[in-house]
Amino acid sequence: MSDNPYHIVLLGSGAVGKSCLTVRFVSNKFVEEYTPTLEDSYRKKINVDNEVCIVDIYDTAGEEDFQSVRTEYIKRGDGFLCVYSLTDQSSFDEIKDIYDEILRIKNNYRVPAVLVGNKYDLREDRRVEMSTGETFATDVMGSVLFETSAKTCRHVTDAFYSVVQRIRQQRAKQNILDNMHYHGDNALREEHHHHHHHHHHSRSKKARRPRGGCILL
Ligand SMILES: Nc1nc2c(ncn2[C@@H]2O[C@H](COP(=O)(O)OP(=O)(O)OP(=O)(O)O)[C@@H](O)[C@H]2O)c(=O)[nH]1
Ligand SMILES: [Mg+2]
Repeated sequence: MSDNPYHIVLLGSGAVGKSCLTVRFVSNKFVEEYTPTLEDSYRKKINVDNEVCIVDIYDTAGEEDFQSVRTEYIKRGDGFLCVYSLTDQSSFDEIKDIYDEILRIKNNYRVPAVLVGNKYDLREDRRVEMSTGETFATDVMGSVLFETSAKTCRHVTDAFYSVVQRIRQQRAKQNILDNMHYHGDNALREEHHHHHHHHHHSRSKKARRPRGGCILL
């Protein structure tokens, strides 16, 4: 079983179905009434690819008035479900801003995230074509689109599991990078700073993260 809980954050406009997706995933129920979320979190133990892990799911507020804490959730998140409703064009338009904010805060070229077009059961009222969502997911996010329905369960588990898989891939890459930089930094210090006896850092795992530049593995 892997170390820490995975922090998974749902982001998206109001009423797109973030809470319903979460409740469907966590307790396999569906609620028809709409109650705007302030903030909610859930913990669940799941088995993805034969590996058990704990996920902490943060269901955030889409309503504008409550969005001030969004930055905090993004900081805390290891992986993201960016949710729009396929019956609501403006909710899709908002995804771009949300994704930009994730990239800005994470300072990262590829963040573990999937795109979710919810309310597939209402696809007769579709306003966002599947290909439009797919193009954004592929070209901008380097990820995939799941057209889900919290009402009928369609692809709900798949979307959450995919985020877990992406977090794991990211952690595996990060471990390799951390090791590379650890050795690289030591070599550099010996070469250039051998007179500076006070120059030792107590480097945390985080501090070893490479800044700027990117190495694709
Ligand atoms: N038909 C259908 N309705 C849905 C689906 N998901 C959510 N809804 C409905 O859409 C409304 C809003 O759902 P919520 O899950 O509360 O939306 P939210 O994104 O959490 O909204 P905020 O908390 O305000 O950000 C509710 O009336 C839900 O019943 C779905 O997949 N299909
Ligand atoms: Mg909600």
